[in-house]
Amino acid sequence: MWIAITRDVSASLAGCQLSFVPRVPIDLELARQQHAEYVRALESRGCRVLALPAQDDLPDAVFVEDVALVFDEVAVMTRPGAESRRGEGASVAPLLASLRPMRAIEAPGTLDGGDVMRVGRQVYVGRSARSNDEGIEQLRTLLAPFGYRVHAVVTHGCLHLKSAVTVVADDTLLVQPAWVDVAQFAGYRLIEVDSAEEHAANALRIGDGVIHPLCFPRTRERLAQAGIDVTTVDVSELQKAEGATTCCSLVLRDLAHPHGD
Ligand code: CIR
Repeated sequence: MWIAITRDVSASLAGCQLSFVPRVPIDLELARQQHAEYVRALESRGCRVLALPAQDDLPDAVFVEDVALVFDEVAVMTRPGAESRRGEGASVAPLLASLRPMRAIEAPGTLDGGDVMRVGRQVYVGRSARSNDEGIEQLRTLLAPFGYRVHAVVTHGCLHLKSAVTVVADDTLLVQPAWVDVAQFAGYRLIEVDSAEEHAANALRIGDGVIHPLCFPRTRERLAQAGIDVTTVDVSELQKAEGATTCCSLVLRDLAHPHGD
C-alpha cells in the first residue's frame, strides 16, 4: 500500500549541515545500524522500501525527504536551501518519474521537503532559512490545479516546519509550541510534546501509526494516550546530524497496489 524511498547513510555524514544543534562526533557505523533499523520499521508499518545506494560525496543525502515532495497526483523536485544539498535530487528524480508525473522548483526559489506538511488538501510550508517566498509561491502555482491550498507558516528556533509540527493521525498534529505559532492550526486536534523533550514533534505517519524516536518516552506516552500506535526507533546518530524520522524517507501511496494487493 505504501512505498518508502530511502538512501543509505553517506560515509561523509560527519560533514553534514547543522543549524540549530551543536556539532558532536557521529558514530558512522552506529548511524548505519540505526538507519537499517529505521528501514525495518518502515517495512513493519507496511512500506515497500526502495533503497538508493549511499552517495558518499553528499553528507546529507540520507535525508531524502528534503529533495522531493510526493502527492498522489504529482511529484515535485525541490531546490534545497543549502547549496551543498542541491546535487542530492539527481538520483531520486528518475525513480520518482517512474511513479508520478514530475514538476520542479526552479531558481531563485528554494524549498526543503522538511518544510512541507500536507493535511488532506491543505499544504503548510515553513518559511524557514531553507525555504523562501519564491519557492513557496512556485509550489502554490504547481499544486493549485490539483486542488491543494498552500499556506506559508513562519517557524523560529528550528530547522524545518516538520521539526515543529507533524501529522500523526487524521486532523491530529503533534506540535512543539516553542517553534511555531499553534494558533494557525486551531482547527486540528493538537498534541503537544512534553516540555522536557524539545525535539519530539517530528513523527513519521504511515497509515494508522507513526514512527517516532526512542529517546522521547514522555511524548510517546501522550501519543499512546491519544490512541496513536507508535513504533520507536533509536536514531541518536541521525539526530546529531539534525535529522529524525520524517527526513530519512519519502513515503508515497503505491498507486499500482492501493490496497496492498
Ligand atoms: C540539514 O541540515 O540539511 C541536514 N543536516 C538535516 C536535514 C534534516 N531534514 C529533515 O528533517 N527534513
